[in-house]
Amino acid sequence: MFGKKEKPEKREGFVKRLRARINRGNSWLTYDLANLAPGGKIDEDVLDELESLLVMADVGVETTERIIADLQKRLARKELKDLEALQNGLRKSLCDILAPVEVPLAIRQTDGPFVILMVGVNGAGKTTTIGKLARRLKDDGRSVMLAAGDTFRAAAVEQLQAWGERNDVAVIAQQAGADPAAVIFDAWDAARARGVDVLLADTAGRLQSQAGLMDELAKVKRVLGRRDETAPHEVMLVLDASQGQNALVQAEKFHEALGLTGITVTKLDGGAKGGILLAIANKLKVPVRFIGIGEAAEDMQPFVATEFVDALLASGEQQG
Ligand SMILES: Nc1nc2c(ncn2[C@@H]2O[C@H](COP(=O)(O)OP(=O)(O)OP(=O)(O)O)[C@@H](O)[C@H]2O)c(=O)[nH]1
Ligand SMILES: [Mg+2]
Repeated sequence: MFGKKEKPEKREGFVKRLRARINRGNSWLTYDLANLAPGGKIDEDVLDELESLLVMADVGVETTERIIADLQKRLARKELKDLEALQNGLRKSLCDILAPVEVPLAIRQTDGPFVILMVGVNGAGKTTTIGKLARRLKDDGRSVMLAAGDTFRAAAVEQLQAWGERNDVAVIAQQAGADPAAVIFDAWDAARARGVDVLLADTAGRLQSQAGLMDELAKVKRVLGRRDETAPHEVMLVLDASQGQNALVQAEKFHEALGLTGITVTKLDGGAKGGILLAIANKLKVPVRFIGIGEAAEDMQPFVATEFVDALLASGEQQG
């Protein structure tokens, strides 16, 4: 598992940046809640307003209803006496939803390399996530190889090679237009021959609605299975948080087609309000492995539910 040996200062820096970047100066949740209940009195009207806030923050209608129903019970039990109590109740409700998907990626001992297949729509951050992950794994003392399975976009191989060079990691590539399954299959052989611990396989971006391209990914999975029936060991979907509810639709379709084992959510530093993680956790229940808040390698870290909820709820003053 990674992150264990991580220096606490490093993690602290990430949490600070997460708070600052996800809120862009002031938490939409805390700020708006304070304005909704200026007198501090919490009633059904305040919860109604909170419901709209959550839906607008990409939490989705179903997941929002779950949160509001939970708060209504607390209200009925007279637990929501003031704004602070509401915030605490909300915090607990959000943590209940997110805690089950806080399952870190564990690299198991496998017969051949541990294979991570990276999938997602165009521009979600697959190649960048591979680069950041390669760096983490190397820092953790693992040997890593990259497979340039995006044979569609000419610049994709170069982009991967640049990450490979920066981190001193071998990249297995073929000519443009080659069959991605063949590239990844050959890379598996190379990784096996060199005794590499982890093989990270890039793929071209595709829309969940492009049936032919989704089949291509299923083929990559099948072909890998011929060498090692337990591979790929991780099918990781990379999701751009700024795509809002569309990211949930993507996740559902990719999960149906491939059986996802992990999700990385990128670009939480953009305009995204972060509610998409709640929707994913509540509806899909697929582990959220990492979250990304920027382009640098240290801007991607393992997902920790309580840290994330604290960042959502942090007020301006707390961000320092
Ligand atoms: N701000 C920000 N940018 C990110 C993050 N993750 C990735 N990016 C940027 O998003 C852009 C697209 O990233 P790629 O890794 O090329 O995305 P991809 O999914 O491989 O794209 P295709 O190969 O075209 O499908 C790059 O400019 C990345 O630097 C993040 O967490 N925050
Ligand atoms: Mg790419």
